[in-house]
Amino acid sequence: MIFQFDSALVRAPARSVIHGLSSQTGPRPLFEAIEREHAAYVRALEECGLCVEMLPALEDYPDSVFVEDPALVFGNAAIVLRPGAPTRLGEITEIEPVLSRRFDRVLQLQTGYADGGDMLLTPQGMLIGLSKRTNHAGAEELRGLLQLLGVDARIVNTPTDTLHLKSDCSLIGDDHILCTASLAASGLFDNYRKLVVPESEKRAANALRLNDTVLVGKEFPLTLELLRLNGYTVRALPVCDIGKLDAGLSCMSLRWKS
Ligand code: CIR
Repeated sequence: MIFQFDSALVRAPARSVIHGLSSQTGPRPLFEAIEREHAAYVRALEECGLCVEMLPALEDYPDSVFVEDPALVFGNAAIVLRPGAPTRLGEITEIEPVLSRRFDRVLQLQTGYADGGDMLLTPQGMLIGLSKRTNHAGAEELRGLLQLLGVDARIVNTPTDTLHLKSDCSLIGDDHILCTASLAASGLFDNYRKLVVPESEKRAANALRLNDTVLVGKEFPLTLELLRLNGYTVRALPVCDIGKLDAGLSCMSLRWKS
């Protein structure tokens, strides 16, 4: 059930995306490359059976293509979050009317900060990762809002060298997690079976299971093989340029089952 999706929102990349936030010192991404990676991603969502609505690009918000961060969505409800990066906070005024049009109930975080990339939904409830973007005030308030929607939540620590909790892990089965070695060692997933990505492919930990398919970055052949050997149907997607902005496959959509 947790992997069943039939709908998604994505946002077209703005030309300004090349100025998006990044912790990396290497080359900046190219707009055309991000556009291609985004188009391949949208195609994959559709081919996995999701009906995708593409929101217009927002030039004022370079990182707005990473539409997972300003909101959380469920079957009939949504929560507008407060992204922790000052350049991203304004994204919420753009996403709120879209969610109000689509969902019966839309709640809003009022204080503190929380990014969608730090939220991992599991069959036992939501894990809220504290990070540079999600602080205690945001996490506590969000836990209260989730309770109103009947979703239990637990506040956990995100590894310090990571942008978001989900940069380092993805749920691929009800009790099966794909994660980095540091997250595996943290004890957070002691009750799960773990598939640990090779040290050379740490960014592969941000994968995305949609229905019966796991989307994985094309540049991570060892992880793709590991997943195949474990019986998963995988689809490799280009993520080289979005990777230069510390992003992966979960961050480019909001997904739900209507
Ligand atoms: C940022 O730093 O906010 C963007 N450059 C990347 C956001 C990635 N979001 C995600 O993984 N949920």
